[in-house]
Amino acid sequence: MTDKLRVFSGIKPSGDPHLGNYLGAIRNWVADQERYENFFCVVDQHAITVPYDPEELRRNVRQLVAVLVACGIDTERSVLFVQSHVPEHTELAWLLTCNTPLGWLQRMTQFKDKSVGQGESVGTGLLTYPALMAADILLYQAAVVPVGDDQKQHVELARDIAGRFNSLYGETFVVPEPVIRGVGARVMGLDDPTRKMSKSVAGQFHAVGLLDEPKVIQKKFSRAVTDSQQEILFDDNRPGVTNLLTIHQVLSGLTKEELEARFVGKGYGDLKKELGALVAEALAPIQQRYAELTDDPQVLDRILVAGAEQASVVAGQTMERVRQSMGLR
Ligand code: ATP
Ligand code: LTN
Repeated sequence: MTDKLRVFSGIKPSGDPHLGNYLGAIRNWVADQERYENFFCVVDQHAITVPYDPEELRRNVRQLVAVLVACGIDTERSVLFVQSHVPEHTELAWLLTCNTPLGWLQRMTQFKDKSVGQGESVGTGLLTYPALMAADILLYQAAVVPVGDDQKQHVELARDIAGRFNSLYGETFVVPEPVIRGVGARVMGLDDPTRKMSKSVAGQFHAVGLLDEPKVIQKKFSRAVTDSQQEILFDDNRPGVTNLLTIHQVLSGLTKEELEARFVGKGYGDLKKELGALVAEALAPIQQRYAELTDDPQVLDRILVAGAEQASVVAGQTMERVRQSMGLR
């Protein structure tokens, strides 16, 4: 037993992990590992809410687990596992779905965005997926959920679901809090700085992959969309340059003022070149560890088996209580 607060967070194996995932989520998980008791989950059942290729999913899951370890998730201090290896996630998701009003799900902005133009043929899973996400969190009685800005609404829904469940069936779940770090919580696409950087957006110059080679990283930044003005300043009305400066800020640790001063009299070309080098340098040790880890597939297999075992213990305990509370035992 430990008196540390418990953390849960998840990441979808829906494509190549990118700089937004790192700055908005993974980096903070790694930094706070000592402070909390941690559960980190590769949420494969969330990646199947949109059309996908099974072979690619299998590859993406292993790639993502290796990337997380390479980024610094330490399996001695954190439980790292794959969602579908712990069947309690889907069991609890169903029980929570039955306790979630339709209106709560229809209000979710991610559902509205991702279902656009699909009419009634949209997958039901895309609508009900926040109940699965609530199950992920509540199963581990997590108090803290560190996420990027886009997931705040879903964590708040998990809070509402937990509160409603507790009042209907008696105290069963810890009500979780979202934790969103200010700078880096919303990295924008390089090709369109009005859209969040995302794994599932097509376009060669949209996202910087955590496994991209330095040359590719430089090229992507050199193509980043900015504007026709000259000065390099943080400005909400100029999302392109603000996005580049924000990425710089997180990685360099410089303040806004120091950064603006640094680029006085310089052009976008200078900023992009410096940023490309800074990002490549930050990713180099991650890529090196990734290469070492994936050299021996058995290392990853062992991590996955151990993670599922540890997660199952806590998930099993919660499910016992939930089944009792709901009259299913
Ligand atoms: P998809 O494009 O398939 O929806 P994604 O990359 O947007 O995937 P996830 O992999 O599910 O999202 O997200 C994992 C974590 O990364 C979440 O905490 C999410 O908030 C965070 N995250 C995702 N995109 C960004 C971004 N552009 N900026 C900051 N954080 C992000
Ligand atoms: N829905 C999230 C991923 C996710 C998650 C979670 C995040 C699934 N389950 C539990 C935090 C906690 C997304 O789309 N980024």
